[in-house]
Amino acid sequence: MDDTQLNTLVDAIVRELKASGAVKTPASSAGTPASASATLSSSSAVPLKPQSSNSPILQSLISSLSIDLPDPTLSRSTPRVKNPKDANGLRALMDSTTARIGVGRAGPRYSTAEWLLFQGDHAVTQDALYRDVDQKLLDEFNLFTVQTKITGGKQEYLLRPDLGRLLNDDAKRIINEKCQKNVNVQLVVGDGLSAAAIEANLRQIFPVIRQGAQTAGLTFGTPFFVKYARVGVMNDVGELIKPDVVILLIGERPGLGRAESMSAYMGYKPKYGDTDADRDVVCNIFENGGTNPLEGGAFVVQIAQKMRKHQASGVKLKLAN
Ligand code: B12
Repeated sequence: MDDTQLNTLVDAIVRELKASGAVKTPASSAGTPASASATLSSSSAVPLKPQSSNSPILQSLISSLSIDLPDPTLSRSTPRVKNPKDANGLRALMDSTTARIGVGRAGPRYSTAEWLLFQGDHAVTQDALYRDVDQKLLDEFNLFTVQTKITGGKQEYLLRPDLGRLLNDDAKRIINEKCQKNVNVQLVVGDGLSAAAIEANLRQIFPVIRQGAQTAGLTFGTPFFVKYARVGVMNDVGELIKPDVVILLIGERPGLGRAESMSAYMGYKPKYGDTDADRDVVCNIFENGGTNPLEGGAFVVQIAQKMRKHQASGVKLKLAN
């Protein structure tokens, strides 16, 4: 079938849909060819973004189409297995976990609804991973920004975790200039693998950690933000500031559909060569289902006190307890 035949076919289908009332002509599309101005009728329709194409008819058709499918995330917990042997059992199983079960299938494939949900969840993950933490949020807490040795954006950040563990020279100079040294607690915020996680939790957890430390009589250093951060960057921070305890709030790797989970990685007097065995982590910090950020903040301060008391963190702290 050539382009002309295809366009004739599209025209015919659109005309038929219009005649049946299934599609409407949007007011804004006046002047566009009748064949290319279809809008599926739905109150929750999602406008499509124009795609790059050389065909003006196709361009115009795409830019004026809307999707009328319901939001797939609203039926996340609907069992999609056809004729389950034990419907109540399946329901109970699905209620007991956030894992992707009971998804059903069409032949050997996922159902369309499940596939759309999967793609929507994947988009949430990509958004959280690839965008930057909102500057306004960092300003709210007077966090200045320094960067690791990543120079090639998020793509390089993903491919080179080793560079995300090292502060660049500017960062070292700025931290040396701005930060109070030899403090009891040094708080650092890093984007990690999810900007959404920092945005979802920082407003709640930051004041709790700061006030908690101060109430416990601990000196609280000058907090700052590290862009393109990995957990290991704590070692550089420890070497520069010489605090007793470093607390690094960082975005966790997003799960499908869940991007707001944050961790607090902690270490006692972190230094070059320290590994995860020298660190502790309070993970899954998020509201509604995870460790509530307010409680998480209080817990983090308790761990900092314990680290100072035993002069240890990680495996050594466990052995000291
Ligand atoms: C990815 C991951 C790993 C990867 C890390 C490799 C990598 N470069 O990404 C691997 C598979 C190696 C791993 C191993 C382990 N992990 Co792990 N891991 C995760 C996961 C899924 C994401 C972490 C993340 O997003 N980090 C943020 C990014 C920015 O950090 P990063 O610098 O890229 O990577 C560092 C951290 O991920 C860190 N890390 C990963 N796991 C752990 C666990 C502990 C206790 C510590 C201190 C550090 C640490 O190691 C990486 C290198 O420094 C989390 C789940 C979650 N909800 O957080 C579990 C999680 C953090 N891991 C956990 C555990 C228990 C472990 C292991 C101890 C399992 C085991 N029994 O062997 C080991 C030990 C870790 C170590 N490095 O020594 C638990 C921690 C529970 C807790 N509160 O103590 C979590 C929360 C999973 C869970 N729900 O049980 N892990």
